[in-house]
Order: sequence, then structure tokens, then C-alpha cells
Amino acid sequence: MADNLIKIANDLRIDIVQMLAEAGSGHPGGSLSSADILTALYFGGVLEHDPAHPASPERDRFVLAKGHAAPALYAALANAGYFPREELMTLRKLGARLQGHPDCKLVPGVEASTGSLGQGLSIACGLAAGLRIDGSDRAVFALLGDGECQEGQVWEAAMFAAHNGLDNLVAIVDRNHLQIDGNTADVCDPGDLHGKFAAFGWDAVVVDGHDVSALVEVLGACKANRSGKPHAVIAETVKGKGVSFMENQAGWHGKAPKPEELARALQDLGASADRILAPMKPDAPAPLAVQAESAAASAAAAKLPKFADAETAAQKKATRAGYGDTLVALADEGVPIVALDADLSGSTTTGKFAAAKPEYAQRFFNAGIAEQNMVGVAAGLALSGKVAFTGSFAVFGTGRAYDQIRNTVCYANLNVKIAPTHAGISVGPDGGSHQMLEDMTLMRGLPNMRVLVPADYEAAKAAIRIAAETPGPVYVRMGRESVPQVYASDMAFELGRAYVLREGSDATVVACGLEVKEALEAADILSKQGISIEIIDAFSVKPLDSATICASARKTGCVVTAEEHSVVGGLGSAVAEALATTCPMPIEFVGMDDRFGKSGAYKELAEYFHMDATAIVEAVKRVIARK
Ligand SMILES: Cc1ncc(C[n+]2csc(CCOP(=O)(O)OP(=O)(O)O)c2C)c(N)n1
Ligand SMILES: [Mg+2]
Repeated sequence: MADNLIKIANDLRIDIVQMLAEAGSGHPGGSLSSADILTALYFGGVLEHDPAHPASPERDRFVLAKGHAAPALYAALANAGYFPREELMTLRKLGARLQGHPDCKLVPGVEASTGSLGQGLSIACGLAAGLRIDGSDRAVFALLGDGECQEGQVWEAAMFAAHNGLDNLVAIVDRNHLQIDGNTADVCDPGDLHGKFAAFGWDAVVVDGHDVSALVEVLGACKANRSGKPHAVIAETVKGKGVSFMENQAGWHGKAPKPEELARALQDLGASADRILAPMKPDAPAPLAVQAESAAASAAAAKLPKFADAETAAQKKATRAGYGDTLVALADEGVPIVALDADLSGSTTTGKFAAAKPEYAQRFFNAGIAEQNMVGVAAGLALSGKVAFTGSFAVFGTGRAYDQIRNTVCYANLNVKIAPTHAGISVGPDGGSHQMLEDMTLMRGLPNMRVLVPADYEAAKAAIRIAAETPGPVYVRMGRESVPQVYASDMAFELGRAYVLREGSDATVVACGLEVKEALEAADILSKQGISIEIIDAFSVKPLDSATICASARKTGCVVTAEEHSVVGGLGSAVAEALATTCPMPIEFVGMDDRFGKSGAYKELAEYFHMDATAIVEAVKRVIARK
């Protein structure tokens, strides 16, 4: 068997250099260093897998955290039979499934989309936790680079795995001692990785990463050992292994061989004629589909909102108050909810989910103060079929974890719900560091992400429910402040809808979140002055209900937007984009004027920063004057 595995590893290397030469770009060094590890996993009997059934629940999972080594993974998958080997020659070309970094939406056998280093171990943690929830004894393997171990998120994940006793998880580090800028020891020494993983509570072992038999034995033993600790395998390797002029050369990290270099590489690897791949063109890429969010919204029948009665309206409640309870209700109905938090579960109310039932406690994960890992773990849980909600304050839940939300969640269109609380200036005395005013900008810019901004408690509960029922990523923006209730408990909310709360003729005010109550107050003030405004609650900021907004704008001839958020990139921008392309007209923006917040009470801040009803009144007068 050992000879056969050695031949397979060599075959993978032959494929790697050919695909990279054909692509004209990519990463040979770290692909070649990991070829023996992948051989042990896929061909040495370590991974339980079936190329004919890549989604079989009976499979072990493998996450290529060092996603730039995609050529090695693709070569392993193709040679194992997941797709035709000839397709390897389409790598990195327009129309190809084989993207420069692994894409789990496109390629059978690829478990997770990776490429932004430091995130794969978190995803693997989520997968391992998901298997445990499902009562499966399958294992999860992740392959990391040694330079990658400089990412703090790796150690967040290491702490999480040990804390949760994920003994079905095996992290393999491709310890080739090189990264882009040179030796890992010179760039920023990751040091004794064996000692570090051991200190984090892992079972750690060092192995020769080019001895396939030893790898099979060690990896198999890790998989079998369920002693309560996760497993780290530090595989000592040589970057560029197998191609003489690439070995131990940092310069060959991310450079494709030229034709004469390919010939030398193939000679080094003793490639026989039958292993040579012919150039192949991918199919033409599918034509771009129109991103028809607003079209979908316009198709929805106009419905009148159901309002709270006066008594209910007077009972103020925070939008966040219904979050945890709604998660419990959804789980009770059989939705496979998992909830995660980052040490704020009391404030966000996700703790209510954990406390509701012992089995929900098993489906709740406190990542500690580690938002990046929290989002990565949520992604892994989503990949194992769960509907994953993450809680934190908006500033940390979006800002600290933006790259994780972008590259791990949205890129793969995973069923992760980013539902933080304490957005905007209503956080009050905590001050500018905690007053998140750019989250809508960040979230609405992300492909696949939907953005819901509830105006009250009922709308927030509905938003959580819609998020759970909508496949893919959804952002729900909740606040800390208690606000009057606008809606009745039987109001039916929909994704992509805005609601006309007051009809009027002189100006349209489009508000969201806490600004809805300010807009309602402004309407009362203005009506006493003989000015009639139409108020729209833009519950769904993305997709935006541009049909409802434009219809109102055409009627009144001018628009004010109001948001407890920066005027850069949030609701105002979304409405301006919609109006500019369909019915250009005067528009004024109420919101934070491109600056940070300050400590103070919410009411004081709303007045100071011109985000209160008075500010809306003034903006309405300005915009009417411009008609
Ligand atoms: C978050 C992030 N930062 C930077 C990069 C760019 N990058 C790609 S590969 C690489 C070096 C990786 O070195 P290592 O983890 O040691 O991988 P290997 O040596 O196995 O190729 C860097 C910095 C990235 N992909 N992700
Ligand atoms: Mg390295």
C-alpha cells in the first residue's frame, strides 16, 4: 500500500504543476508540500468518503483552511473520482468550476469555501459541533498553513475546540516553515506549534509530512481517539516538495511555472506520457442573471399594516427583547436553530434560548470574546444543516467579523443569520466606540446578504422569524433602547417589503428602525403646521421595496430618509440609488453625518446629532422648498 500511496502523491504533484502552468497563476509551493497529507486522507483510508455521493451524511469532512492550496485539493478530488481529471486544466479560467480558491457551491467534494486565511479551523469546529448535535461519530479534518497560524482566529478556534471537547476534530498544520515574505521564523515566528496546541488543551503530535504511511497511521489514530480533546498534527514538510528548483523557495509560493519550468518539473517528478493532461477550455460562463430584488418586491400585493392599539403602543419595549424568545419558538416548531454568542448573551437575549431547555443548551455555543471564530463556527454549523444565529453588539458582530461574514458566510451563501443588538447611537453612554453606525453600509454591500431593520418589538420578532425561514445570510439590526410599539402582534411582515404607516401628500419620509417613531412624531408636528407627510417604514433595507417607495415619491414629489445610522451607505443611500434610477427627485438625508458618536443619553444624542423628530421636520421643510 505504501508504494501505491507514494505513487498517488507523485501523481497529484504531476497534476498540480500541470494545472498551474496551464492556469498561468496560482500557488505551487504550498500545494506540493501538502500532496502527501491529502494522499493519506483521500487514498490512505483515513477519510470515510464516497466520490459518487459527495453529500452523504456518512462522510468525514475535510476543510482546506489554506485555500490557496486548492490545486492540491482539486488534484486529490479529481483522482479520487469526484470529477473528471481533464477538468483540472480549467483551473482559474472564466466559466470554470475550479476557482482560484475552493468554492463549495461549485465543486463536488469541497466542503467549505476558503481563501481568507485563519477561518478554516473555525468552520471545522462548527462542522464538528454540528456532527455532535446530530449524534454522528464522523470526524472533521482541517489543513492549515503554518503562516496561517499567525491569524488570531486560529487560536480563538483552538480555544473553542478544546472548551467544547471536540475530539472528532483533527487540525493538520502544513509546517513548511515558509510563507509569502520568507521564513515564518523571520516574518513573525509561530514558534513551537506543537507546544502551543498542547497548551490550548489539544492532543498534539509531530509527524513527517512526507511519510505517507506515517501520516495514515497518525491521522487514523487521531480520528479513532475520542478522549475528549481535539487533535493537532504538526506535519513537518518542505514547501515545493518534489520539484527540485521549487523546494524551500519562498519565491515559488504564488507563481506558475513557465513552459520550460513545467518540463523540468515533470522530469523531476518522472511523469510518464499517460499522465500528461491536454489543455481544456471551460464551458462559457452562464449569462448574468438580473439581480431582481426590487422586481420581486413590486410583485407583492400592497397590504396595509396592522397597528398596535394605544395601550400596547404606550408599553415601550426594545427590539432585542423578543430575539431569544423567538429563537425558542422557532426551535419548538422544529426549525434546526443553533445560537451563538460572544459573551453578551444576557444583553442580546440569546441566553434565553440556551436556558429554555437542556437540548437547546446543547445547541447554544458561547464563543467567548471571539466574534471572528463565532461567525466561522456558525458557518460550519450552517454547513451541517443548522440555521445559525449569531449574537453580539452590532459594532463587534459586524465590524470585527466582517471578513468572516464576507468570505465564509456570504461567498458560500450559508444559512447564517447575523443578528446583533445595540446598533446605533441608542447604545448611549457607552460612547462612540460602541455606537455602530456603519453596519448597514457593510452588510448591504455584501452579495447574498439581506438586511432587515425592525422598528419595534413585533417587527423584530418577525425579522428573526423571516431570517430563519429565508435560506442564506440575513442581517437583522436590533437596538438597545426601549421604543413605543408601532405594530400589532398579528402584523404580517415580509422580506422585501416597506410599509406605508401614514398617508400624506407633501413629502415622503422613508425611515427604518428607531427613526420610525421619530418620523411619526415629526408627522404630528408637521400636520399642525399644515404639512402632510407620507411615512414609510423600510423594514427591509435589502431587498428594498423600491416599488412602494417610488410610488409614494412620485405622488409627493420629494423624499426624506431617516436612519439611526451613518448617511453614508445606509438606508439613505439605498433609497437614493432606487430613486436615481427610476424617478429622480429632491432628497434629504437624516442620519449620522459621517462622524463618530459620543457618550450621552439616547434622547440627548438624537437631538445633538440631528436625528430626532425636529431634524426630520427641518429636513422635510428643506426638501419641500427644493421641489
Ligand atoms: C487573511 C489573509 N491574509 C493574507 C492572505 C494572502 N496570502 C495567501 S497565502 C499567504 C501565505 C500563507 O502561508 P502559509 O500559511 O504558511 O501557507 P503555505 O506555506 O502552506 O502556502 C498569504 C499571506 C490571505 N489569503 N488571507
Ligand atoms: Mg507555510
